[in-house]
Amino acid sequence: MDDLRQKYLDAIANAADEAVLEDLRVQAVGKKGEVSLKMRELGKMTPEERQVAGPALNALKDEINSALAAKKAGLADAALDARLRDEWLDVTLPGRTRRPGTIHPISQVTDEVTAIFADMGFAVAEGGQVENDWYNFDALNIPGHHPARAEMDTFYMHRAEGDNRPPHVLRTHTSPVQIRSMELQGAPLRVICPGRVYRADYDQTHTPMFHQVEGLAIDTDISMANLKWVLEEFVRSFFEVDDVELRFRASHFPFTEPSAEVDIRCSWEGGTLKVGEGDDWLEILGSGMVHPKVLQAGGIDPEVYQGFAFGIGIDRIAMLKYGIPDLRAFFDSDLRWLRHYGFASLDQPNLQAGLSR
Ligand code: 2U9
Repeated sequence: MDDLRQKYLDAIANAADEAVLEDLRVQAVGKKGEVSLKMRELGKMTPEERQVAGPALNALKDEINSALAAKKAGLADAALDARLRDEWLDVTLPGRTRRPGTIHPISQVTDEVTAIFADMGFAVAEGGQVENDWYNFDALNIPGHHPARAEMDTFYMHRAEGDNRPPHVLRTHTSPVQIRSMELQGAPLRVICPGRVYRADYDQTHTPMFHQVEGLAIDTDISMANLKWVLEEFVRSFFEVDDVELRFRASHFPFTEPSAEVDIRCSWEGGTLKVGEGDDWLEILGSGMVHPKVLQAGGIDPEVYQGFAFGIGIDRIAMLKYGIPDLRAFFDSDLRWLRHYGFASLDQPNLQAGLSR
């Protein structure tokens, strides 16, 4: 028994890997292993011999099993140490400079628009992308039967069976954020609300998710004249040209009265857009004076306050400014496209240094 013990304890100590250990386990304490065969011989012994040999064989079996388990743990520790030695990583190293990531044109344009309006005293407000229909529709003077609800191709959230509460929606515009800003801050108020919006529409010029920035200014002496100046200032800064001419066309939105769509004078020489010159007009945004019912819904007295509002499609003005021909490519995550149209990550748009360098 001493020979057996020595033989297996030495072999276990010298085992190079788990496969060798498993072979040793089978040879020693497996069903037909040497120790197990010795145990079968107990039956042929006298009771006195068995009383000595039985516990000794059990102790030997335990000793070999413990040695196997200890060696197995030791091999696993050594393997982990080897991996930690070979696969180390210095997380304090700076990023790779050869292939830096780029800022997506939509992020760039959102930052540019934000910088321009921040300079004119507008704060930025954000809100959730899932809204209840009061904030998305009713508060904006779009009641339940209004055709604008159907026109907007709204995405409705799933409701549990038997739940008869009004459904939640993916916001179809960022206007609910302005309603919430009115409720939270009251008047006077100057905010812009950039963000994702959703409409069930997909073709060459529409994607089911797109980006808007809407603006709202409320005070006791706000008129269309203020709206016109703010938008002229915006277009001049955004397109980085000294002279722009805007054309206000009468329009209709439920949330503004009067309402106007705004075009800019431009030319399309050789397929590239030139803003501020030429004989063409390009529609770039919608606007108007906030409807009294909308002020009321936001808790603001329309007898005392008025406001102007506007809405701009970020994706559209990004395409126009940076000559991006295909809207759908914005959302393809194609690295080659991102490298081509993306912006350097450390060039933050800023009115003093220039919006896009
Ligand atoms: C409140 C009051 C009024 C926001 C407005 C538009 C006109 C508009 C479009 C531009 C391009 C949507 O992304 S687009 O297709 N928007 O024409 N938006 S006035 O009016 C508001 C918003 C909130 C409380």
